[in-house]
Amino acid sequence: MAGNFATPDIPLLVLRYSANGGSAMAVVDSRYLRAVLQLAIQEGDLYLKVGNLRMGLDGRVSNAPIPELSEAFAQRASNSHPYTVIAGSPTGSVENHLLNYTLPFLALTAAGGLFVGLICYRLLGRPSSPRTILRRALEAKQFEPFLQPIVDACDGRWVGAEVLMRWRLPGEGLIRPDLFIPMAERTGLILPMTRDLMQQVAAVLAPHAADLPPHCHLGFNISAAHCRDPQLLDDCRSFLAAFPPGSIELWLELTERELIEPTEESDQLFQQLSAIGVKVAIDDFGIGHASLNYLQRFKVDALKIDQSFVQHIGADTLSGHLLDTLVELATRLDIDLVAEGVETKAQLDYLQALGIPYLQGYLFGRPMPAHEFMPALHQHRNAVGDTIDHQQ
Ligand code: G
Ligand code: G
Ligand code: MN
Repeated sequence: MAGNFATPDIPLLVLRYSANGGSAMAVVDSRYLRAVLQLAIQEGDLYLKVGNLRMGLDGRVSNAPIPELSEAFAQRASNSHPYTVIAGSPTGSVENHLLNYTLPFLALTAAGGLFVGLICYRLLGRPSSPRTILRRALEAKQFEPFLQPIVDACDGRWVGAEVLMRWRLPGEGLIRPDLFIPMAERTGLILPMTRDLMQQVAAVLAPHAADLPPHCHLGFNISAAHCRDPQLLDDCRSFLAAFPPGSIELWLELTERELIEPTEESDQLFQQLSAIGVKVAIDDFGIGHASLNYLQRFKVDALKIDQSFVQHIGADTLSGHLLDTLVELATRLDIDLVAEGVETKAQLDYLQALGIPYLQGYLFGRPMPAHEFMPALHQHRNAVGDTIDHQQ
């Protein structure tokens, strides 16, 4: 019944049992029934049907026909009492249910899959661009300075060193610069890489500044990109500032293989570099095409004669003539000369006789890790001292 006169809005389920001229009645409040119905189902509709009346989940009693429940329809009649329970969902509700409840779950699954995928991708080592590989190597401090001594041609004393970059790749050992410098130049990473190299050299050598040769030459190779980068000036300033004033000479080696385009910008940069005492050398000189004009425009302080000339000493007369001409040119322009790639005593004698003031090559020392430079310098000094003592 939809209610009685005491509680007209609250339906009641009444069970009457008659026997022996008397009857007993049990009344169940619909609020209780409703709670039971709601507990019995999570999705869809549920009706309790008694006679031609039915009560839905909303707790209302009506004799209107039950709406069509085409999906997941189920009907169960009680064996002991005259009531039926009817369950199901109206047409289209399954799709709605999927949309409402499964879609977020599907999205979550997709996101989880993507996340796991990304982790695998990282762990398996994703294919990276050269720039990423170099940048990671730089962050991991894998680029190291190696120092090769530069000596005074007259007495073989060490006057400084050229800094050569090496890539210490875990599992691969040392990688030669020819293999990665071109990539570093193309990606622009050569700028931070050189900066890092300068900082490392300063950190290793500055504590021994008093022990270095006087006005110790320290040469860094720079690329065309550096000449368009005003930060080079700051990098050089910081490098010089790490040492007591006047204790070192900073050299920048510009290779003749890739001549840089002189512009107003580069002119200004080189003037400023010169003003703070930085020297400029043309590297691998003789195999490119630097003109006199070029040498003057960059206020070049030294030429590093390409190894090929030194290697041909004695083998062909042309190299000898070219070396003569270079010495003459350097004297006229008041430019220093460094001969590179000196490997034999014969080459040393020849270059000495020509009057080339500075030499570099395996004969005097191979490129060595920066931290080995000071011990090697001491050893060299002891050896030279011994020879002088011996001669006296
Ligand atoms: O170091 P090695 O002995 O392999 O030198 C090979 C070449 O790599 C040389 O031509 C040298 O000028 C170049 N190189 C070495 N270190 C540097 C560097 O720090 N910067 C640039 N731009 N070139 C370098
Ligand atoms: O910057 P530059 O291109 O000048 O680099 C010097 C290169 O020459 C480096 O690769 C260095 O290892 C190499 N080198 C230095 N001394 C000698 C030498 O005596 N013989 C040979 N073959 N190579 C040398
Ligand atoms: Mn060089």
